[in-house]
Amino acid sequence: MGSDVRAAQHMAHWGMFRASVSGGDVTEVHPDAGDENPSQVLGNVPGSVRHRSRIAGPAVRRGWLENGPGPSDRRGSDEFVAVSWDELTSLLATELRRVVDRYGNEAIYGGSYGWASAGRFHHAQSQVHRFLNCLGGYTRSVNSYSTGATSVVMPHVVGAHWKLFSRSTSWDVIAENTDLLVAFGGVPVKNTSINHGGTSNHPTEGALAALRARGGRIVTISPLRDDMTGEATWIAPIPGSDVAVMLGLAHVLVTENLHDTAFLDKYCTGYDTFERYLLGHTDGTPKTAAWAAQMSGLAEDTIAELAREMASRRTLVTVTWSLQRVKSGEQAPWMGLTLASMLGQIGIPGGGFGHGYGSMNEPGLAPVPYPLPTLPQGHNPVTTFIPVAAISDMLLNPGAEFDYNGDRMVYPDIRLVHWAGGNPFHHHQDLGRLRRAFARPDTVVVHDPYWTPMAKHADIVVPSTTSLERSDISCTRNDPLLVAMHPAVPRFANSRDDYDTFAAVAEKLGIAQEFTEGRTSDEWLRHLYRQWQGFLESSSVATPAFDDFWHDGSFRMATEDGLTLLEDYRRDPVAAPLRTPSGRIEIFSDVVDGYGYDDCAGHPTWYEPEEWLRGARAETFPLHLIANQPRTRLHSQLDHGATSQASKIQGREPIRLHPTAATARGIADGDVVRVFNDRGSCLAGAVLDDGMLDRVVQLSTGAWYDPEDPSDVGSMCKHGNPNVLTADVGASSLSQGCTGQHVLVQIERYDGELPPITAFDPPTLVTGTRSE
Ligand code: PGD
Repeated sequence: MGSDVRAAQHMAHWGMFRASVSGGDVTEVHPDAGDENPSQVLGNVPGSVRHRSRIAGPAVRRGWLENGPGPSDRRGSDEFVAVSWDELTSLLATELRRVVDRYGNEAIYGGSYGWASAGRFHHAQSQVHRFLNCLGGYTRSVNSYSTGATSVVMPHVVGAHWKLFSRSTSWDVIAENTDLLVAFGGVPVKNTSINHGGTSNHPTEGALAALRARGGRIVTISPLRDDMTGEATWIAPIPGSDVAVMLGLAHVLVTENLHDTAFLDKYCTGYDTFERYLLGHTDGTPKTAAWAAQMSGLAEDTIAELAREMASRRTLVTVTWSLQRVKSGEQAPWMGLTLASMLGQIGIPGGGFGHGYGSMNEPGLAPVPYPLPTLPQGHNPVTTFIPVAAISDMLLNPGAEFDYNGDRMVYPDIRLVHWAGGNPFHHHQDLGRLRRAFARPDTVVVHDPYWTPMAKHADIVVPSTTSLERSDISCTRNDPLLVAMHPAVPRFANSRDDYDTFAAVAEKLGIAQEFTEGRTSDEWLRHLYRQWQGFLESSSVATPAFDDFWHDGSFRMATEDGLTLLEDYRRDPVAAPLRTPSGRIEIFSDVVDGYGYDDCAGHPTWYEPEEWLRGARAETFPLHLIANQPRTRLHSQLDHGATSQASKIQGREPIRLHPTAATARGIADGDVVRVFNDRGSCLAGAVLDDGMLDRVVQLSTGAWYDPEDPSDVGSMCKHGNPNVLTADVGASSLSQGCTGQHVLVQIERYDGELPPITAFDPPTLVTGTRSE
C-alpha cells in the first residue's frame, strides 16, 4: 500500500505498538510481539492523526472575543474565530492575570480530570498543574471517576486504596492457587485493554484460562453474562443488589459457624458490631439468604450453597470498580473485604480479597519496586479542593456547603476553568446540568487535539498534539518496560505540544523560568531520565545511558513478582500494621461512624438505591441501564476510529437489550431507539442479547455528546451518550464519588427521521483576527 513503514515505537494506554505511516498519518499498527493478547482498541489509531475532528489551529469563541469574559449560555453552540498563536497566548495570559488579580488563584479551577495520553512528560494534567502552580496555584480536585468511593472509604477500612490495586495478588498466584474465584461484577476482560500510562502485556484472559485448566472454578455475579469470558457459573442478581447478596452469604457463614473467628479476632476490629447488624439485632432485619434472595431476585439456595462452597475452598472474593461507581458505592468494596475477612483467607496465596480485577489492566500485574521518572508539579499554595465529581455542584453553587469525608466544606466561586486532557462531556453525569454549570464561569480554556464536545464548550481552544507527534518516555507502576516513544508523524497543522503552549503563556506572564527551568521538551526528557537514573544508581540498579535507552527503545525493569495482597500483614500484623487507627482491618470504623452520616454508617450496610428495579422510580422508568466502559475504545478517545465505528448501529452507539424487552416494545435488532428518562434522552442502536436480565439494558459510555439542538441544554443526544440520562449525585456524604454506572430509563423505537451525526464535525470556524 506504499506505506512508509517506520520503526516508530509507541505506547498508548491500550498497549505498545509500532506504527506504519503514510501521508502524515498512521496507516497500520503492529502490536508489540511481547503482548500475549493485544487490544482491539489499537484499531482506532490508523487515520486518527489527520481526522477531520482534529483542531487545526488556535481558536476563540466568537461571543467571548466580542463581549469579553463572562457567563454565557452560548457555550456549546457558538461559532469560533481562528486566531494566531501569539493572539491566543496573549489572550490567555491576560485573562489568567485578570482572574488572579481580581479574584485570587482560588477562582481558577484546574482540577482538569481526564486520562489524556501515555507519556510521563507530556502528560496533560501534569503540565497544566505545574503551570498553574507556577502562577500561584488553583482550586484542585481529589479522587477519580474510576474509584471515587473506594479511594475515600478504603483508607478508613484497610489504610490504603491504590495499593489494593498496585500490590494486588498477582495473576500467576491466582492461576496457581485459587480454587474458587467469586467475582462480583465479573472480570470484564474488555476493560483490561487499558492501563493508565500504558501497558506492554494483557495477561488476564490467559490467567483465567490457566486457573480453569488447573481445576479452579469461576463464579461471576453480574447482570451481564459477558462480564466474564470463558467457562463460568453465571449468577445474575438485579443490578445494585450485590451488597445484599454479600450480606446473605455472610449470614450463612455465621449461622452455620463457617466464619473464621480466629482471623476476625487477630486481624480485624469491629466485627461484633457488624455481626449484630448482620443478624438483625440492631435493625430488626436479619440479612438471611432468604432476605438477600428477595432483594436480588436470586434463589435462596444459590446464595446458601455458594457461601458453603466459599468456606470449603481456597476462595478469592473480587469486586470490580463498577460496583462502587453507584449510590452508596462505598459499601460493595467494604462488604467484599468483610466477607473475605470472615473466610479468613486474606494474605494466603490465591485466597482473600481483590478489588479491580477486570476494571483496568493493573490489578494482578507485578509492580515496579522503585519510583518512575515524573514531571515535578511544584507546590499548590491554594488549599481549596473539591471531590472530582462535584464539578457541576461547584460551578452552580458558589459559597454552598457540602460534606466530604468528615469535613463540612464550601464551594469556591470559580471564574476560570482550565482543562487539559479530559472530556467532562464524556465523563460527567447529567450533561444538561453540566451545560448549565459550564455557562457560569467567565472563561473556559480547553487544550485537546480534537474538537471534542468539551472543546466545543470552551472559550479559548488550544490545539494540542497527540502523543504520536512528539517524543516522550512512558512507564507505569505495574509494567516492567520503560519505553522511548519516538514521534511517528509530524505535527498536525498548527497544533503544538501543551508544554510549548504553557511555556509561551508563562513567558507572557513573567513566569517562564519557573515553568521551563530553561529546558526544551527534549532537554526535559533527558533531565527526567537522568534524575531517575541517579535514584536507581543510588540503589545499585544499573541503567543504560539515555542515548542508549533512546536508541534501543526500551529498558526492562525488575518487578516484584508473585505478590499476595496483605501477605506481610498476615505474616506479622504487629510488625506490618495497616495504616488504620487500629492498625487492623476496620470492619467497623469509629472514624466513619463518628461522622454521623445517614448515608454511610460505621460498618458495611445495605442502603436501598433509588435507581433500581425494585424501587418506585422503576414504575415510570422500568429498565435498568448499565452505563459501563466501552469495549471498542478508551472512554471517549478515538470514538471516530475504525474499531469504535464498526460497532455503531446506523451511526449510533449500540444499546444491548433482552429480546423480551425488545419484543414488548416492537423493537428489532438494528433499529434505532430513543432512550429517555426525566433528565434527558439519546438515540442508540438496538442490539438484542439474551446474555442479560430481561429488564437490564447496557449502553457504554464514550459516544461523543451530540445534541440535536446545540442551543438547547436539554436537547436529545443523537449519538448515544448515556450521561445525558445519569444522575449527578455523589455516592454518599463520605466520598461524593461518581455514580454514573446505573440509571433507570425507558426505551421506545425511534420512527422519526434520523438526524445526521455531527459529533465529529468541527464547529463553524471563522477565519480572521480580532481586529477584522
Ligand atoms: P477521555 O475520553 O479519556 O475521558 O473520563 P476522561 O475525561 O478521562 O478524555 C481524555 C481526553 O484527553 C480526550 O479528549 C483526548 O483527546 C485528550 N488528550 C489525549 N492526549 C492529549 C494531550 O496530549 N493533550 C491534551 N491536552 N489532551 C489530550 C474518563 C472517566 O469517565 C472515567 S476514568 C471513568 S472510570 C468514569 N466511568 C464512567 C462510568 O462508568 N459510567 C458513566 N456513566 N460515566 C463515567 N464517566 C467516567
